[in-house]
Amino acid sequence: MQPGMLARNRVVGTSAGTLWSARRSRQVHFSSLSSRRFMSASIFGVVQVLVTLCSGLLGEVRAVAGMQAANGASSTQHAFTTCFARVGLIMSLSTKRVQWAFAGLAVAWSAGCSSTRTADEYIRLAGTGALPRSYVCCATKSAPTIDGKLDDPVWQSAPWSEDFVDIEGDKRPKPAFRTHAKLLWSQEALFIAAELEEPHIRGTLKLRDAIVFHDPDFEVFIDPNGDSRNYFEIEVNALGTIFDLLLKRTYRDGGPAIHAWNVEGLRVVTYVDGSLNHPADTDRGWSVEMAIPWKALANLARTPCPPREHDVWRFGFSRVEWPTRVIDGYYETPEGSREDNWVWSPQGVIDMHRPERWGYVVFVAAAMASEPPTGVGGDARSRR
Ligand SMILES: [Ca+2]
Ligand SMILES: [Ca+2]
Ligand SMILES: [Ca+2]
Repeated sequence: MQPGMLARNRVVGTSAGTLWSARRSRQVHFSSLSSRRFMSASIFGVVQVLVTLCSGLLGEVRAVAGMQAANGASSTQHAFTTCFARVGLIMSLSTKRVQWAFAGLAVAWSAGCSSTRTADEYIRLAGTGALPRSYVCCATKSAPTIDGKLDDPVWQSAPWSEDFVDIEGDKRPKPAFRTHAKLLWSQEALFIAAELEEPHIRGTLKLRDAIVFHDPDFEVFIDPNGDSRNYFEIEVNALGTIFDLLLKRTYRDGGPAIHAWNVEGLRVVTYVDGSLNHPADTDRGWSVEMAIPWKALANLARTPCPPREHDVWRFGFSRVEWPTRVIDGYYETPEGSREDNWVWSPQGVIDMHRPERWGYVVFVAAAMASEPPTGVGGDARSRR
């Protein structure tokens, strides 16, 4: 029989004398018990350390998600400092009951500390470009004419996004050429427009689902329910060639990326304001106009599709720009050169496949006050 068992058996008595005897026995056997208690307390302490560390780090990860790397350094430092302080506190405690109490407090402390700091950080970072951007997507009664030209009256009522910035944010230079985008939606489709300033418009890829970003391109990323699963990517070059794919998970989570998946009913048209693949002159840029039917996304959206009033989806917009040189009258990308990635909402790292850092698009059912009555949009082209 173990000493501890003997001690517990002796407590099973009703007289004060028996109880006193049992307490004395427990004291007598304390040295034998202490090693077991020490072992269990140590294991318990290790578990608490792991719980505290995980809760602290998860809180910090949540806090810095979507923020830029410059802020990430101070947040990581903060995470380790606070976690180790908590670990030290827990390890210094001796009894299980107190340890349990403080373990609960430590977890609550992690969550509370993170959320408080997050709020502070968000306030401090607001307006610095470090947070994911947001865009209010208004409804439209009249669909724009998908011809690549953005002169439809309905587009005039939709606000432009912020100018695109480098994918890494403020630590990289401002893009050489302006890019911006705008959105509208109806009960049938999502409409996307983009303008890309470009003095040398070029493109070579013509086959659907070619790796379009090997040309300069414009890219749309959509994660309807924001869970970084089952999200969509559409790339288009100046020729209007489409590369659309479904990501079951991010590449870092193993993908796969399904290139054979197509946006059923997708309409994409580009408009070249200048000349295509003609180095002798200087171009102004190109624009993209796109209509994505909701029904093409509905079975993978995991959220109402079309969205409801005030639903929020995650969106990424990106532009790939390659260095260009002219050889024998043709554009080409210098061998070994790296592309620029200019984006609407900075990712902080060179990786668009981090949906948790994309911007937020809020859908509102109200049309813009300046939107013309239904039917006017179709006449816009002829007036140009
Ligand atoms: Ca148009
Ligand atoms: Ca998703
Ligand atoms: Ca495809």
